[in-house]
Amino acid sequence: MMLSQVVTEMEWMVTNGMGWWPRARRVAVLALVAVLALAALTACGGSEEAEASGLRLDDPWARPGMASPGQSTMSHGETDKGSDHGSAHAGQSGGTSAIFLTISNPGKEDDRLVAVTTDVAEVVEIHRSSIDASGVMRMEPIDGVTIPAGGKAELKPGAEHIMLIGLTRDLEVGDRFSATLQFERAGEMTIEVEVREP
Ligand SMILES: [Cu+2]
Repeated sequence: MMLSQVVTEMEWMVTNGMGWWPRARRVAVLALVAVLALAALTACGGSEEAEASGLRLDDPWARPGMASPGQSTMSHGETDKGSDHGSAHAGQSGGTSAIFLTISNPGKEDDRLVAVTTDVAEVVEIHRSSIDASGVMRMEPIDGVTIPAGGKAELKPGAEHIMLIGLTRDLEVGDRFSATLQFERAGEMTIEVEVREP
């Protein structure tokens, strides 16, 4: 008798389901579930590193370059007009290249790119290119690039760039390699760099 009573209770619950819940409340709960699911999807959408640090790193790419620079000038027939690679670093054993990307900082505090490491080059420096009084493009090492709060830093040809000196392997169009950027606030962020022509 006790058992049959329990069974009857369970049958009632199964049959009626959430029937005892006011309809408005059910709708509210369903809406909440939908919102939570959407939030979870959105959170997974962006780069995980970007979520963690607040910085956004967009479109990292690098110029092609050869580990043996003697071949590179011949085989590519490039005209190096004092751009961000080439003769400026003559004397290094390997060739050179440069990484470019846009770094956005939606946060409320400035951040600063202070160092970069990658295994495709013996030396990595942060450089700035500029045109001097006589119209010649020059570049010099700088100790970092500030990414202003609410703003961005564009590392691009003719401006700041990440200089790769002494390439340890050829970088050909379509290749990919990783580089780790060190920021004062955000810490380390690793990017995948695509090799392509400017
Ligand atoms: Cu440079």
